[in-house]
Amino acid sequence: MPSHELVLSEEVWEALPTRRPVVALESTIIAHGLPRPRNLAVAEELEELVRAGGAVPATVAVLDGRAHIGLEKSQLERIAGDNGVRKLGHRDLAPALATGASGATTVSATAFLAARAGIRVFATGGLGGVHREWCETQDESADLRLLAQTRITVVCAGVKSILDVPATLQRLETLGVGILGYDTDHFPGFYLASSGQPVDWTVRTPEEVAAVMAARNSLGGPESALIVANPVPESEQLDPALHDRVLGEALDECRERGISGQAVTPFLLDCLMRQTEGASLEANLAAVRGNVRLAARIAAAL
Ligand code: PSU
Ligand code: MN
Repeated sequence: MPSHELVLSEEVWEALPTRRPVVALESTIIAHGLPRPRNLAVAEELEELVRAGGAVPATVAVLDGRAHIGLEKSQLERIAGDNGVRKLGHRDLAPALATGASGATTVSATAFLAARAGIRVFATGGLGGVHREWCETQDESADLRLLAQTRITVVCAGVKSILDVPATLQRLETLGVGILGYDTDHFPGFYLASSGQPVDWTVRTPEEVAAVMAARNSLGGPESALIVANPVPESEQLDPALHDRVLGEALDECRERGISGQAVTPFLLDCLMRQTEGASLEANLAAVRGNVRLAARIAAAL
């Protein structure tokens, strides 16, 4: 039997036993969520933001059938530029390892692998969730169920606004996934500072997040994720009227072209980017940067 151990980058390998702060980063946003060649520059920038915040970055991906926690420069370049890089959710990990495939990890696969490695904080853009056409397609991201079973803190700007946000929040409640609004009493709207939905709990400092994590650990109980919902600053959000108009168009196009399964999310993100002439991309990046900075501060506060 071949063994499928996690491959840690040198800096992650040094940081974890000494309890230095580490922040996991997902790679699907790099490989399938952002246009080239900007995606590579962003991947490098996000790692720098983690370092500037006093933590070690651990970008997660699968390369040639090996699960990596932390990538070297050339490995990051492969994820950003290689056409053979697949999109791997949690359920795809075993076939990818067994067949020697390479792929970028979604929130579900990243959270799983990062928690396995002993990493407690993970930053991303927006989570997957319940799609608006759920009644016809039953499309609900595997992110939700995996987060219900994995103890990790995920810093995000809410769930992607291409989704049915109230339905996603309801599912997260049912699944027992905790949500803290960071300096807001509204759930963020990914490209928008607010989705219009309220959150039950608000924290205002990284230390408060760390205290909630400590309380969860002392309670024990089911392993589940804690979502820190951190809005994009209003000054950097997408114009809400533009957002609502182009989202309707993107959803129509997705339906007309019969896009389904794993392709739906990258298709909608790309559609929005084209139809807003790049404005959605800037809002997306502003949200991710803010999340990565906050994740580093939370990791440092633990
Ligand atoms: N957020 C972004 N860009 C992305 C994603 C999230 O800003 O590309 C990715 C994440 O990796 C998330 C995935 O886990 O989309 C969800 O895909 P699906 O809906 O197929 O589960
Ligand atoms: Mn899906």
